[in-house]
Amino acid sequence: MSAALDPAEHGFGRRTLREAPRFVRGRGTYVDDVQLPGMLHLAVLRAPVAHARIASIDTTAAQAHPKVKAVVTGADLAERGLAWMPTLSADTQAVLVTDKVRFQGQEVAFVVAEDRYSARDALELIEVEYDVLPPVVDARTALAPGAPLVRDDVEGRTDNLCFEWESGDAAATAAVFERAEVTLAQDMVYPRIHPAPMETCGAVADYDRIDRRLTLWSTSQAPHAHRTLYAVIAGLPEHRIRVISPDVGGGFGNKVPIYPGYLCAIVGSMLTGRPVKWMEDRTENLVSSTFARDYVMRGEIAATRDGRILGLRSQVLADHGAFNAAATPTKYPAGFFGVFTGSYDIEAAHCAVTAVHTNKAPGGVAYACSFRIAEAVYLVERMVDLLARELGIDPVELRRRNFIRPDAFPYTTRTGWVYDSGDYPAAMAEAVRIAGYDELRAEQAERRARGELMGIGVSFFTEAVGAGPRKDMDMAGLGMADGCELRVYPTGKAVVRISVQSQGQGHETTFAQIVSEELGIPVDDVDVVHGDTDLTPFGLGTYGSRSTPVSGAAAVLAARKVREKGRLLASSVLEAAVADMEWADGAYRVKGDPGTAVTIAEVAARAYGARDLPAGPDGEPLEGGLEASVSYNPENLTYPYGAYLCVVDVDPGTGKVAVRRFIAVDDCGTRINEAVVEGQVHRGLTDGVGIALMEYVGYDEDGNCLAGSLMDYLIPTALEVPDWETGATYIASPHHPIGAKGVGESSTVGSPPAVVNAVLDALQPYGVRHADMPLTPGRVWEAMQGNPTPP
Ligand code: MCN
Ligand code: CUN
Repeated sequence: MSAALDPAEHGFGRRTLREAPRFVRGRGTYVDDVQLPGMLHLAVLRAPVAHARIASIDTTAAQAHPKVKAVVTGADLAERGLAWMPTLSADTQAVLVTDKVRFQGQEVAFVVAEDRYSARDALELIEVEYDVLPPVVDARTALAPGAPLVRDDVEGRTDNLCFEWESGDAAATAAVFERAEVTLAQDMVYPRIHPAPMETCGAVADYDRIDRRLTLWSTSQAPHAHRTLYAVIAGLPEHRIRVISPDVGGGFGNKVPIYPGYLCAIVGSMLTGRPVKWMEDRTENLVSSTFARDYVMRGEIAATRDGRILGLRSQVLADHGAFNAAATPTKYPAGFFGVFTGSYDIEAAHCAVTAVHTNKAPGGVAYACSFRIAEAVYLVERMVDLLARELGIDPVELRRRNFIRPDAFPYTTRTGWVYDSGDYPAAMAEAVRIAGYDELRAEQAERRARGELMGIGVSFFTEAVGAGPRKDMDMAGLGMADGCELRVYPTGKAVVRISVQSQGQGHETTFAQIVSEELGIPVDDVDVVHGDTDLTPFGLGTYGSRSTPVSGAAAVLAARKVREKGRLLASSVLEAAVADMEWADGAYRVKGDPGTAVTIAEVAARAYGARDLPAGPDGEPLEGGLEASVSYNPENLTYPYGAYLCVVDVDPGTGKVAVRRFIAVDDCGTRINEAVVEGQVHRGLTDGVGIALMEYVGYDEDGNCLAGSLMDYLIPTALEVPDWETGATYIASPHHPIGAKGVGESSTVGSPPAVVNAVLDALQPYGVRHADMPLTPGRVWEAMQGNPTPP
């Protein structure tokens, strides 16, 4: 019998990251590191134009290339019924073009060759004749009469409407706007951006023709869901498909969808009988894999003169590109945009989203935000700032007056979301304290008097993460539950198998910490297995910051099941009555006798040992072993939130924005690992500065993508971001078993409006009301000249 463990060695006390040595030393294993005997290489021929019929394809010369093993066109796939595949949003997407090209960079054909270079060389030998058609590039013209029809593959389609969706109460909102003392409206764009993970997408497919067994290494955020879809698309038996996502070099939503390239690799392996590798290059990733945002929004806000917000209304035009390949729960075609009422207690709200098809890359995923919450938060936080300015009320103060009160949780919003818990004023107060807000305002006044442009931006966000309750949420028909299997071995070491898949979030550390905390086992004695469908229980994967809220909860409950069985075993070790056994400080103890302690290791020894086992609740002897599995169906989402303050300096001569300070106070309930949470927050704040100031996927009028390299698609580096100043509050989620809320995307969601609000605050002397992201020097300068450029 042993004493409790040092808290720094188990549970949530730890701040170190187990996977750090592997990654820092370059010892990660990514898809492109997978080398198999006899492996071939696949390259994809992509359309150079945005909209065109294919008049002819001649592959003769490519076939004749001495190192080429296969050349496959859309017509070849059509013969096998594989030319089209379902998307995660109930649309169908071409795997390879059969009829016409619908966006620049679309997959037209592929080559499988002995090496990567030959495969690429052979692409140039394929001759394609394109009959170019006029494209639809701007969502604002997509529904105009006579606009070119993007989706003539869908029977009965006569226009480019993708879907229409609304939420809230239009009549009640109209009534509130009628009687409000102040109403404001603003058009704004959340531009098309790209997740741009460091590792591009790719796969190695290995099809065994004899056993009809497919092993696919792929850059997937959702290996189990992908496996099921491959079974459906390719008609392969699901139990003979193994999807392995090894180390993934960043996902950010980019790796949730199934891409044509994955299927091409599978077909390539089936045709050649050899393993086939496909890896995108940077341009392919930026131009043809899924984008994010691309919302043209109109926001309206209604309030009283003394700053009480009464209503919010919004109208959105969403560009979904050529195919609706958004990864979003089925019932929510516009994602969770319905949370656009933000963190405020208001009387009425209504939003309407119209989504259209254009001749642009398909999507869009929710890059580092839980399904369109980034757009929703940006809208409301810009509107609240505009209102503050109109009423002459300080933006922190205006937010305070309208926050959902701490005693109002659980709080049902006007669009039906049940926020689980929070203390918004406390988070705001902490951000104000760290920032020294009053001094900053005083400094700003002084600087303004000298003609300097200093801005202070505020934003407050509520995220909705952890999708989601089965009754409301599924993807492609699969309920959004996630699983965990936990095995405690005879020596007391444990292995936890989870259905979510880390792309750098530190799951190998934090899931071990969860089990360690629950079972009193040292963190190092718990191993975490993930990213392999053969080795892990079913679940929908990592996105929407759902790992902690869903699979994390499953891990807690699995550990508690083990603990419950262990209680019976512990009582037999101590020869005490089961009713007298309690769990305290990492061990079983006899009530009233804290000196006695039985650890999980001792219980495990008993569970696997030679003696007969004691009787269970049903009077029969317990089964041997110490294992548990759980599939967790969350009862609600978790609602993390945060208060952000940003300080910028704008160069009046050039319009260049420098982010001087950024204060971020996040509340994600119980924190499993403070260092991991801080890392997640830092990462998302960097995203936010990039989105606000430089990231943008643009197109010219012919539909040519103008963001084909990282020289054109700018992402922030350490030079563009300040030393982050972070803070925390800790209001537990009432329905999560350890009170944890997801945090992986919070700061990407919360930071862009803080940066934009700061820049517009700096530009007040110029009377600039609004300017759209990205606030590049050129755009800021033009806004200062009274000439904001439309994006
Ligand atoms: N965590 C914690 N305490 C909490 C909440 C989370 O210690 N209260 C820890 C978790 O245990 C986990 C990490 O923080 O190790 C993130 O947890 P969570 O918020 O549950 O998010 P997920 O693990 O589901 O990660 C997904 C999220 C998403 S959707 C995007 S996009 C994103 C993000 O994570 N992509 C990332 N962070 C990323 N970080 C890296 N390095 N790479 C990506 O691709
Ligand atoms: Cu929202 S991007 Mo993350 O869900 O993979």
